[in-house]
Amino acid sequence: MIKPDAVANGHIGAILDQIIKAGFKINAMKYIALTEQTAGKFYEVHKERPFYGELVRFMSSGPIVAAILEKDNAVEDFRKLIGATDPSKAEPGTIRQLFAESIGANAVHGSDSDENAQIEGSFFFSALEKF
Ligand code: 3AN
Repeated sequence: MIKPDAVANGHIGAILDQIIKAGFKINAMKYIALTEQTAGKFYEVHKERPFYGELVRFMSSGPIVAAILEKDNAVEDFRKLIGATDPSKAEPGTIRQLFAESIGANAVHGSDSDENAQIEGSFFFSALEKF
């Protein structure tokens, strides 16, 4: 996902460019706004964490870009491309170091396992929307 901060700051094109240049194929993509309810469901695994309310409010504060990406070793390679959750700790040249504002408004989300990538992909896309 490209998060509301990066969309509002005009970084959709630059982020997609980095993703494509890093060798990812886009299998599905949409530009949508989450409600507090849908954002809450997407981040349900973090329900007990202290930042859950803030995360849900932020993720429903404006439109996002959701995408399914394909590549060998995609989960690990994408996490390397985006950098650490906290942009002040992200490696130079990573998407979060370049475009994120804070640990909450951190420009992008990437799935943390193949299993979660399947679940999260199905959250946003029907079979007809995946290529
Ligand atoms: P990542 O997205 O790098 O896998 P997670 O899974 O630890 O990071 O956290 C999920 C999301 O929750 C992050 N993308 C971030 O936006 C938000 N988050 C994590 N830690 C904090 C925090 N301390 N304060 C506010 N938001 C946070």
